[in-house]
Amino acid sequence: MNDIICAQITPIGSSAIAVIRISGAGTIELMSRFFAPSHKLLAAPANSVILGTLHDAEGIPLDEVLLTIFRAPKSYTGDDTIELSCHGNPALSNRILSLLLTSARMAKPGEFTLRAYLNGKLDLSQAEAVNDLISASTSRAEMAALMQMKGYLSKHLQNILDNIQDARLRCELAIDFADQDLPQIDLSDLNQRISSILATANKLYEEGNQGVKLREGVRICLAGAPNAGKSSLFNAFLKQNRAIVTPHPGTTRDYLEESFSLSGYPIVLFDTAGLRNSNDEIEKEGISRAYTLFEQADLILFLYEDEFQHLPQELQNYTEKIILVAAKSDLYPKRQIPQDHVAISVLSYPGIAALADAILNRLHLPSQILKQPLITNARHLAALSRCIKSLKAAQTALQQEAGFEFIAFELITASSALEEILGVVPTEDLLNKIFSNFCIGK
Ligand SMILES: Nc1nc2c(ncn2[C@@H]2O[C@H](COP(=O)(O)OP(=O)(O)O)[C@@H](O)[C@H]2O)c(=O)[nH]1
Ligand SMILES: [Mg+2]
Repeated sequence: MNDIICAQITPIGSSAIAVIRISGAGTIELMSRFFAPSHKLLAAPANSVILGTLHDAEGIPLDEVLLTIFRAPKSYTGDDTIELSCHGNPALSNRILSLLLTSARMAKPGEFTLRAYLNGKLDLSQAEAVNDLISASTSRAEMAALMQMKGYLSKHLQNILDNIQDARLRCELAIDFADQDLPQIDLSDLNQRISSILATANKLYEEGNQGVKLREGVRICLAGAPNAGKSSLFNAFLKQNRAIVTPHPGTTRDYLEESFSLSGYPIVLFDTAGLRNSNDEIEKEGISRAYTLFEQADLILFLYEDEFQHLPQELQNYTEKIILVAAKSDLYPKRQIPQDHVAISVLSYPGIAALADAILNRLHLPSQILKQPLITNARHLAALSRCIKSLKAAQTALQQEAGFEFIAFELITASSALEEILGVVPTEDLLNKIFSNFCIGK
């Protein structure tokens, strides 16, 4: 399985330097056939860098290169690995890759990280965090991915797993004791233990609900009557003239979607068609699309001009995710607004800072990313939810004195759900799904 794989790990195109990674058993011997002085490479200690000439099979020089040598198991993949830095000419790096491909094969997307995982250098949640770190769009998302990659979440999960295991052993002991007519184990102690595990798991889940938004982005929709100032606010958040703004009501018909960072949190913002009764087919379709977006939104900013009247009927069900925004405040200096509304103006005072604060407050986004383990991945959250379900079933079984076999069974199910996050016994399908999202070279 650890045949030699290679790939360029820097972007394709002209650059000062391009880096090609080669990994697998026999990597160093393979490279020594194309590198002079080859004896220096063969004798190179782990984690060293050597300078030399790369030449083809006939000995014709291709480039002057730097090789960084990692020897198994102390490498990213856990196998012998070389990172070859050549000059960043795409034709040249292609020639080098072609040469290597006579004895190695091209790495598949994420294959280096897959090997790191299979070689036990990372667990699955850490491996997933590598990709999250590469694709993170904001500083908070980066921070969360980095902490997960460093094993912060894994350690916390391992702790929960140990506690579940401990409770399960107690159940199994109770089963043995019953067989041997020995005294029963302390039931209230066991109940206490399961409650405490549940509390920890529930906390992780609650925070994970918000944590996932760090990875996937918080969906915020702008809503309101035509001309309320939605597109102007959309542009103000994005700091660019993305949406068309005119004094004519009904300018925005289809919706617009853009991402931006709000204090380091990733936001996906939607500008929608103004809500009104319309006979225009296009406008009606736009309004119906807006309602679909409101349903999926984490937050709806409902803008109104002048005085707030009432929410449209269709928005009445979403009051808990609506922030009421008194727009164009510069035009209404004497306007009195309720305390829970936020006044904005995109042209002058008070700007949109208060609205940004209101959004962050309302979302309860995780701010202590560096201090607490956080779930940011929907796959992990789903597994944790199954774990919690089984823990609750174990607790019910205990309280109803259903028998220790039942409790032990639920605890084993709870453990397996957590182990899915760490990838203890992964399925081929899951690995394919995860690693095919990686780029080639990672
Ligand atoms: N004075 C003032 N005018 C605004 C403000 N926001 C939007 N407008 C104007 O209101 C009109 C409608 O704005 P627009 O963003 O297209 O509204 P939408 O229909 O809700 O998307 C345009 O003429 C904007 O220039 C504001 O904060 N202050
Ligand atoms: Mg508009």
